[in-house]
Amino acid sequence: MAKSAAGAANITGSTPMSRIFSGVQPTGNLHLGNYLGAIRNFVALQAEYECIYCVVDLHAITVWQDPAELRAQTREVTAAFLAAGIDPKTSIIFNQSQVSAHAELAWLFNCVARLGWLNRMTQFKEKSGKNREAASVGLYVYPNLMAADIMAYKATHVPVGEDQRQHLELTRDIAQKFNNDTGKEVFPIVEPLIFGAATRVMSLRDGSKKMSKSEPSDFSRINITDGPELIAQKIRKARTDSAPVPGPEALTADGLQIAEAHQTERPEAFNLLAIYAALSHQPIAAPLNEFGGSQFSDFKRRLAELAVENLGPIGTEMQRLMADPAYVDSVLADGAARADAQAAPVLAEAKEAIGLLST
Ligand code: AQP
Repeated sequence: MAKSAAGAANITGSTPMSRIFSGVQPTGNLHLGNYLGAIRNFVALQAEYECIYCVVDLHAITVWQDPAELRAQTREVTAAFLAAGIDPKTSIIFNQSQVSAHAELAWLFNCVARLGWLNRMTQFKEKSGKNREAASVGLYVYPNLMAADIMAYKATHVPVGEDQRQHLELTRDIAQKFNNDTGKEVFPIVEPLIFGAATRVMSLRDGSKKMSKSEPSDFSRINITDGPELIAQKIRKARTDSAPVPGPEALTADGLQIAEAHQTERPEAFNLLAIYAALSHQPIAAPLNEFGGSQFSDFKRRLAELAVENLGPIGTEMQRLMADPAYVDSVLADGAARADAQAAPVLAEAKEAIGLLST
């Protein structure tokens, strides 16, 4: 927590007016990447900033979701937020579809964003795959909705994993164009907050792919709700190579990062080391110094213990909260009312700037 908060303090030029917004999709299988890349940072930031955290259910339905599962997964992400330590009284926790300003502002942004901008989005290319013609229009305009999520609160900073950097650049472009077109400074230019030792956690089976909820193999990821046995089993089976654990010789001259050539050669090994560094709140050099030259089996045992130590209490608390859906729903309802009160005037300001009449 202390180290993450130090990362949070890196918000450049931040003022007391800095406002944090971020979201997680209720698409099931919440994993260690979501935790280290996003949720853990959400918790640290609330000590210093006004924070709004959203379960982005409208994003989830850009691909088909079973309705019963969507409801359960929305509660599950909410439970993860609470179990990880987000305080629903000081921060706002809500689900996106309960605040209509998101969808309305997204339409305005659909009319601001250019086709050429969206055509460059790598996430759409990855998610639509070879069957692009069959992808939903929602999946294509997903980044415009994300821009609306952030701008509905005039958020200034967005904590995300590395994979979301391109979408945040698009958010900046949309805000800038909206302001230029209307001649009014309606929207701020948002800054991504990408910090911690594991901003891009990779699959345990293939170090070239990010750990992901939608990857068919459950052994590619550590789910936040996995029990100790399963966590240990997944880490034991995680792909590595036959060489010993790499040591400090793999670091760049400043000792802060893994040199690219080493990273490319042994992505799975460095992924596990980065996870260790993040979970133990240490720089990447620490596990290289500690385990360099030893066997992976020893290192993996220690990593499993650390993962269980970090995730175990969160998983247990999530199970307790998920057994009380009425409480979880009350948190979302309270958050939605507070979020709506903030977003409605921003939407009205945007409509006014465009020239839409309201009575
Ligand atoms: N592997 C990852 N490493 C670090 N951060 C990650 N995030 C996701 N994967 C990793 C961060 O988690 C937050 C919530 O992500 P999301 O719910 O919007 O979904 P996503 O990025 O699409 O996550 P997945 O797991 O990859 O889902 P699928 O498989 O459905 O696409 C974001 O801040 C994200 O950066």
